[in-house]
Amino acid sequence: MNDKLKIGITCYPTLGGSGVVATELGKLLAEKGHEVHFITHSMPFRLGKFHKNIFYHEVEVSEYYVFRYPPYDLSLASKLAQVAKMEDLDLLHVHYAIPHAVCALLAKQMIGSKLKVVTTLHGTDITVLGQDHSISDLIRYAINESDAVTAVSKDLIKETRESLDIDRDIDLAYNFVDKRVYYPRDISKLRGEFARPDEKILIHISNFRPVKRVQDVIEIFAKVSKTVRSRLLFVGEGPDLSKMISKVRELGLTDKVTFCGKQDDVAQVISLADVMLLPSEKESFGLVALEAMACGVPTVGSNAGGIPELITHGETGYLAETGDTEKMAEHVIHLLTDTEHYEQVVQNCLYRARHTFCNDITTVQYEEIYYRVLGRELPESHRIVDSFCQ
Ligand code: GMT
Repeated sequence: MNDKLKIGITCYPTLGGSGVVATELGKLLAEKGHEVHFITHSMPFRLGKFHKNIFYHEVEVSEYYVFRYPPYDLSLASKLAQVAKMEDLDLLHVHYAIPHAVCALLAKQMIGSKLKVVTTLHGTDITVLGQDHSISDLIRYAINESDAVTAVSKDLIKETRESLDIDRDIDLAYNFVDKRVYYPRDISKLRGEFARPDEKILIHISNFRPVKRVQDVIEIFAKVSKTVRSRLLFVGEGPDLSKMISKVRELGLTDKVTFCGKQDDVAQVISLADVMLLPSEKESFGLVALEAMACGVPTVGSNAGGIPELITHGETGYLAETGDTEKMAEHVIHLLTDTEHYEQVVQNCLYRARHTFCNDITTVQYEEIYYRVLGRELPESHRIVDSFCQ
């Protein structure tokens, strides 16, 4: 029997950590010989160049004039069914419960085959949408009917169980980074563009949504910059951008803050920094903090959601209560002024990212889940992971 699988992947392809995780996972599965079909409304932004074993099927939405709202969900369900049938897919792995899991379940019913549905919960599908009573029953249905459900932290599993009254099995599959991409980059030529040699660099990368508390980032930086000569880089775009610009101006920090917009080579940008700030209100995992960890940049942030599962306070970064910008600033100052301790934290970060959250381990975890739902054994040859990760 051919031990390679045919896997359909659906995600939000143009933004967010869930799209990054889904795309990177697809690339890794394809490298291991599985056939991967991305079924999305646009080309996933992290897909990049042509990859062997990867196919892209675009979901086109009907704009017929009777529709007040173009029915993306129905188009997606139809496309999932069509591709699953045409390509004889073994399973659909959908990232984010709404609408992807619901569409996959509809596709499964439409083709009436043995197609399996694996749903990965990423965070706001539970912590924000799961609280919306107009759709919480639908999310519960999608979770209960999927053949397997994974979540990106223990905290998200707990939150899913408590807030949606779910008692089915949920597999834990943490976010991961590809160690061939995320490592401390040589930034000797670039750093001078952003800071003077005696200045430290703080960085925040996000979609600037209220949940990220970007105002806290500015407050932390305002306090730090009184003690440590430093600069702040913002990478990303989002609804709070104009408020951020006003606050930076109000606090007289304009000369010290750079808004870099969206950036593709995240590992390169992160490597410029000395500390990552992540003071979020909610964060099921905090992929950006893991990306920073893998580049040897410690994070100071809130102890919200799954962040403490990634960052061990005092060892690989520092955490404080959400909103406690005073404490977070103290932690940043401590890190930036104690060189020996900082170097130890950097080494701890590199070790933890490579040994606990590395691509090889996570790919096997997801493969185990796929073979399990298909009632098959994971082939021995697929268990082999890079010795560095073990
Ligand atoms: O952080 C965001 O707002 C984007 C969001 C997404 O759905 O793409 O990220 C979520 O999924 C990431 C990947 O699993 C997690 O690392 C983020 O912590 C999570 N964001 C939140 O829970 C707010």
